[in-house]
Amino acid sequence: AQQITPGAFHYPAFLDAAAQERLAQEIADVIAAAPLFTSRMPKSGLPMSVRMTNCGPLGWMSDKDRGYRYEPRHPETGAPWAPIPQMLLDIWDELTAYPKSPEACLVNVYAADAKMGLHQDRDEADVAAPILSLSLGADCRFRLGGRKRADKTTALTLSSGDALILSGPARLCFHGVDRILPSILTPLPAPLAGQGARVNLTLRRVT
Ligand code: MD3
Ligand code: FE
Repeated sequence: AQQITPGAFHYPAFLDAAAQERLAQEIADVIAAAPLFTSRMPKSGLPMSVRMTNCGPLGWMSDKDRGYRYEPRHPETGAPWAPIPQMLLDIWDELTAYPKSPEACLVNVYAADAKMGLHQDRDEADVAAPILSLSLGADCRFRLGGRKRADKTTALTLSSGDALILSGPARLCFHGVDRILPSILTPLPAPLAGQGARVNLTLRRVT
């Protein structure tokens, strides 16, 4: 792994092409059980450009009136989220060695023009636990800063099959996705074809 900043570890090409295809099928099944939805910014109600869904006991969402939060059910269907696929639980154990299972797996789906502004992940009561991120499909320009919004940032490319661990001092660092890079060479694996240009999964402890 390559340390980006203290506590942030990048594993380029952690998943080979066959593993990416298996993961894409698992995520296609998650989307079939829990359709992609659009979260909205608290107070303004402006839609986020990333569409999302979840698996696991808890899922992340946001809307105008109730803001950022974790919920046990899909905001539109009311159904409980599907379980986190065993393949992802195994990767969590391998890369984090954290003694508890993840409670949430947020699936972010980026269209070619989607992005995610600089933010901190602070909606989890347990910020001592690491976050594991896995990327599929198009490359993106990812930005990792410090604990204050004004801190200097480091840009890196996240590619299909890459893993990223955010732990310890990196857990509360500001981060965002500046843009999706042209995806001619790395379309989403076949099971996710047509869903967008890039998919990112984040596995988290919440409580
Ligand atoms: C650094 N997702 O869902 S993943 C998010 O590519 C999110 O969809 C981005 O930021 C994406 O909240 C980035 C990498 C990542 C995830 C969580 C972090 C980086 C992080 C938490 C703290 C610091
Ligand atoms: Fe985030």
